[in-house]
Amino acid sequence: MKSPIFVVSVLILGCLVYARPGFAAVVDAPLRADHARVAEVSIWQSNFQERERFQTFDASRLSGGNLASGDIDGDGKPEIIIGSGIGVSPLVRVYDTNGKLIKSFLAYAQSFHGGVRVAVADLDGDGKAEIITAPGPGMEPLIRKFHGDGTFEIPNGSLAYAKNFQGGVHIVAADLDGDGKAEIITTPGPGGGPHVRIFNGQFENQNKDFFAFANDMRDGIMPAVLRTPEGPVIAIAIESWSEPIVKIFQRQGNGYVPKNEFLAFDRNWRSGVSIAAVDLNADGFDEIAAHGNGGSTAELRFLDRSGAVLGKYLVQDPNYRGGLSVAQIDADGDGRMEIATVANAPVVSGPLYEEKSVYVNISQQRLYAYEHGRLVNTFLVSTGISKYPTPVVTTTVQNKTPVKRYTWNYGPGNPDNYDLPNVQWNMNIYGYIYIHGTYWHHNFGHPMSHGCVNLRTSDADWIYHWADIGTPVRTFYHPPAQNEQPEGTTLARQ
Ligand SMILES: [Ca+2]
Ligand SMILES: [Ca+2]
Ligand SMILES: [Ca+2]
Ligand SMILES: [Ca+2]
Repeated sequence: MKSPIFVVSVLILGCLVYARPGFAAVVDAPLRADHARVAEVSIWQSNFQERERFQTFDASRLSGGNLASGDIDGDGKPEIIIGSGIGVSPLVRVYDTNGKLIKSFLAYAQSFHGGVRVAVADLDGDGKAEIITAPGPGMEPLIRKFHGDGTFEIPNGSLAYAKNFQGGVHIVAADLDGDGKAEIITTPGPGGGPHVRIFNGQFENQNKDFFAFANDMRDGIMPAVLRTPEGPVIAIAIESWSEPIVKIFQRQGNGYVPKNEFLAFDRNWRSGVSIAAVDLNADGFDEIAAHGNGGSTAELRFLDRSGAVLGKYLVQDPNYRGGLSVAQIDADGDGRMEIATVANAPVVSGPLYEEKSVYVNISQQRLYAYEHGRLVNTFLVSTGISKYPTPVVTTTVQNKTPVKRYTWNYGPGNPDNYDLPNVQWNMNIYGYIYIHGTYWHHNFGHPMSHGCVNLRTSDADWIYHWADIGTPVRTFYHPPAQNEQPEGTTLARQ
């Protein structure tokens, strides 16, 4: 089903920032409407004057998706492979270039809603591409391999990084050594080190791993493999909250060494950068498609391998501030690459410029802690019962007290009176309202308090030592109650 030709104006647009969790399962996090779109795939001609579009996942969900392309059935025509975005079941779907669904299967347990990243390449040299999947944030870094019909090749998959790393994994596959069998390249999302790993099709590490940046960097990195006249090179971009550096690594001896690096966007850009290989001029070698990961307009920018800008295009509506997933595909068989794009929502975008901030979603009974808009921790809380509701406030941490006694006397014999000594990790946020540890109940996830935000003592310990006096705190209902709208924006539930 081809959709009508759509003409888009070519625009040059500006910047800003991004978000993705460092760890923790965050399937129910608040997602701003401007950071999310449906998983509609666009296939653009390389001049961006025409496109075809088709829907993939549930059109009622603003899940976005993750794209790759390859010939999974060996008929010489490429297919489009899309992994689901956040907030929905971890599906992989295979479409032909006209948007006809060929295959749909689950890559991970149905309950995992952190998104599925996909790579497609012929791992075993049989002429049919396999599909390799990696999870988004919220589960162990398990990569899996599927035939085009959705059957597992290695049933248990393999851990690309330490089992306890849950920041999500990025994945790409290409034949790095010219033996006709593709290798798998993985990189960690935020919270992981800049560790590029290289596996063969059997998930055996090839002893060619390298660190793309300083070992203590934790901003997440994203990979692409570019075909060049000197052979394939690995390009690495920083996923979030750092300068928009793209670094190119080439094979040397038995490993990889830096070849060159450049800024894909202005130096003050803090949206992070995703990259994909695109052969723009049909010479058989790849240029770089680059875009932000959330907080900026959907500018898709093309650069050559030295970083010179070749073109800039707006590929979503002007209000969109999420990420993109991009794949090249010769959809019409003329030997020139078309460019497939789909929205790729950041898992969460919180306040972008604040170094740290705390959201308490009263409706969800959940607290979210952000650094530069990137979720770093989240846990269940108990806010005030209906008789003593937690106020909706935009405030800051006023003061911190390690141990505190809470007492209140509503009148003689009043059953609501309380006297709770030795409460640990107390942060005053507003009036008599505190965020604090709780030892007298374990009913987190349900309102229990007289207005304070009750946390497990271990969670209170964490946030007490993480937050500073002056750290912004917002309490709100989601969806907003009556006329209350946090940050003046409409929140869209995932
Ligand atoms: Ca095919
Ligand atoms: Ca194969
Ligand atoms: Ca190979
Ligand atoms: Ca073409």
